[in-house]
Amino acid sequence: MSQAHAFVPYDAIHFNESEMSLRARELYDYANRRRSIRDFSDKDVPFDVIQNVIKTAGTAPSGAHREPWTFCVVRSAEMKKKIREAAEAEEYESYTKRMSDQWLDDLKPMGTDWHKPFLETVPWIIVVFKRAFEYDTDGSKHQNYYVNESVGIACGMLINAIHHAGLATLTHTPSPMNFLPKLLERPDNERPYLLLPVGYPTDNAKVPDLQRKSFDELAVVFD
Ligand code: IYR
Repeated sequence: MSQAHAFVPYDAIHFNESEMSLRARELYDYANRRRSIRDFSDKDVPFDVIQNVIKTAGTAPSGAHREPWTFCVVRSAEMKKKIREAAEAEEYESYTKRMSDQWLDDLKPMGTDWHKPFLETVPWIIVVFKRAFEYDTDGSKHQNYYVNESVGIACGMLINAIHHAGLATLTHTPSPMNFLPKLLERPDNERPYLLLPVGYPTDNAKVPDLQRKSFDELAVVFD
C-alpha cells in the first residue's frame, strides 16, 4: 500500500481580469511564434537552462502522480554521432520503403528527407522515455497510469519551456526508435517516446509557410 499524501494549502496566484486577459494574450502571441526548426547553430547552451526546461516538463500532471518519464540529456559528441547514424539509417528505410505515397506527399511542404545533420550540430539532444511500469523494491512490477497522456503533456510543456528560453527544438520521431534504449542503455521499463534536438536556430533558418487554424476552426463553444 502506498502512503496517503498530506494535504497542504494551495499557493494560488491571483490576477485581476485585465491582467489575466493581457497574460493570456501575451502567452498566445509568444507561443504562436514557435516553429519546428531544422536549421540549428552549434552555439552552446548552458546546462542550467536544460535543467530548468526539464524541471518545467517534470511539473506536468501525471496519472496518480507517478511521473512516468525519464529525460536523457545528451551532450557527448560521440553519442550524438551514434544517434545521428542510427536515426538516419531508420529514416532512410522509412523515406525509401516504409512511408506511404500519401504520407510522403503530406510531408512535401515540410521539405524533410532522411538526412538529419542537426543531430550532430546541436549542443544538446533530449531523449524522452516513457516509463511503462516501475519495479517495486521486492522486484515486482508496479503499473503506471495514462502514461502516453502524461508524457505527451510533459513534452508539450518541455517544448514551450524551450521556446520560452529563446531556444528552438524539433519533435523528431525517427521510427522505429529501438536504437535509443540500446544506445542510452535504458532499463526494460523505459520506452523511447520523443527526441528533441535543442539549440539556437541559425541566423538564416527558414521554416515552411504554414497557417494555423483560427479559433472557430479550433474550438466548438457551447454557450
Ligand atoms: N520521422 C520523419 C518523418 C516525418 C514525419 C512526420 I508525421 C513529420 O511531421 C515530419 C517528419 C522525419 O523526421 O523526417
